[in-house]
Amino acid sequence: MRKGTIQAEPYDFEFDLDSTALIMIDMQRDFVEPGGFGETLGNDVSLLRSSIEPCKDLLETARKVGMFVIHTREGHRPDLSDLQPAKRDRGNPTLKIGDVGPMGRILVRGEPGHDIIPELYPIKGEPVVDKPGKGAFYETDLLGILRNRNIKKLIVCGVTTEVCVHTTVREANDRGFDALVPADCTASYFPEFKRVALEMIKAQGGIFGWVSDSDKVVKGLEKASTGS
Ligand code: TIU
Repeated sequence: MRKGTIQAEPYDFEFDLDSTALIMIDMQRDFVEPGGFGETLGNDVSLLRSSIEPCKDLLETARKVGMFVIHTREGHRPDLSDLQPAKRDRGNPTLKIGDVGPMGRILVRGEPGHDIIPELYPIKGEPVVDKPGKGAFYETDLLGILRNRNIKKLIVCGVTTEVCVHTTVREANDRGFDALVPADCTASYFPEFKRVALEMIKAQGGIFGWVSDSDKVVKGLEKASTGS
């Protein structure tokens, strides 16, 4: 047992380092860099970059203290057989999923744009979960991976706050996990949506989970690892 506490809202988040995982949601070039899926939807992708440094700090700390780390990527098989027509046809993007853009085919596995950004690249021992939807539990092996490692609590980072992060936190909540989101480790193309999405998570006594900041999480993890 390596128990600890993270100062959070609506109240402190108690955890054990050995049954807590850090999940980095979709920190892919397709969302964060120009020329990818995010930009085809009409977004200013530079708005997501503020989350990179705090995510890096937290990732480095998680690795140092030996916490389990998982990465996810949103995307589809090259033959697009797992792409629902509803998702393919939604909206009026400049390029559709599977079309060729400056970073390869949009949101397709194996293409440069689908890859995780270099700053947060996974290392050996960190599973990468490929997901076809917004939630990380939907049609993936994430639940099995967490159960096999006896994981009970999640620290959820990544992009975008109100889409894939929120969906994953809600899915985690319904599966019995406690989830904490460090506010500066997530970002949205709509800053107002980020603010309200975080409010929703911690409202009503933590209806979906907890909200904190990377410096408080780093402090909590380091303290738990040294037992001080
Ligand atoms: N469009 C948008 O804000 N997000 C997504 O489509 N996926 C994720 O959030 N990863």
